[in-house]
Amino acid sequence: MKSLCLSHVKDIDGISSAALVRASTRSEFMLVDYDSLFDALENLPEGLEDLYVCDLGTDQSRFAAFVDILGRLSRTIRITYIDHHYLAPEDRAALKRLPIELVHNVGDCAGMLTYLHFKDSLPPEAAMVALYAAVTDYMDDSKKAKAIMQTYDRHMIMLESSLLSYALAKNGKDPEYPRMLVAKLAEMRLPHQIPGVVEEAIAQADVVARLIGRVKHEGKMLENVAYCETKQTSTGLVAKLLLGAFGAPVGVAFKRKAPERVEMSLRCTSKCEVHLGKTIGAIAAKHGGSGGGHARAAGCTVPASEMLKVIRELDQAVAA
Ligand SMILES: [Mn+2]
Repeated sequence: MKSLCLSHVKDIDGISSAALVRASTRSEFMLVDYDSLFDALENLPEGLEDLYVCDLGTDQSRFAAFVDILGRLSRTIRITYIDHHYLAPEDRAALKRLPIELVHNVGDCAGMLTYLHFKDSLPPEAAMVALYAAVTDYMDDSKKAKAIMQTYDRHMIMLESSLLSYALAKNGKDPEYPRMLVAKLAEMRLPHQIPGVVEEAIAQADVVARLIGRVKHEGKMLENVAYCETKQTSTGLVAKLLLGAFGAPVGVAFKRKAPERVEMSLRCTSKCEVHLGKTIGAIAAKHGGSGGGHARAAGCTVPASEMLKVIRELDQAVAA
């Protein structure tokens, strides 16, 4: 293998990025998660000449190790790193010092950055693949994405993007499914023409519709926080549905993880005035757990015995 793309397996941004790299370079591709990224980098195939890393990053604690590996690999491999996750200025500077091609911009999704980087060697339809990434990553509001969107039927792009994201949600556990999507998108197939995608997306819409009812029935409401236990793969989705089911400013979905740990996803509306990631990070740490995230989407892991205390404390913190 001469050329390989490592991209994010979890969402359409990563899948679109891999498809665009493949369409342009004919690279092989491997879809990984933040956790399996290091493993993949340590075990690259022999004789690799080009490596593309898309929509993948690492948290602050492992950033030095990440820069280290890239530096070591760059002695023998040409590396292009395309990402849009926030980087602290010193981390960005450390990446810039490496002899790699760094394509980094927080203003666009990875799929759009990949598209712009390879534009000259891509067919015109590749712009649609970039838009699927932008729509599903909530980054279609950027200047570049808007300009491209204007040249397509917006409803068509929304439909194709939603089909992709729902079909992936239905089949995300099967590692072959995202691989199949990358291969078909790289051939510039429209999502609705990829066998099974429409059916899988509709099946997922049924799952979500049933979940809406269930969350209402099984969830509990405190003053500000609605919470619910779930066995769903996407705890984030359940947290989001709680917001609507209870008109709550904050939704918390939790899942039991053996042994004795509970994993929580948190989502909030604009009525919540605290930074969710920072707030839950501080509360979880006090209760023997850890957590963090964005202003309106966050997560944590805490001991099962502390779960209700954490949720009640969050309820108080949101009220303050
Ligand atoms: Mn992304």
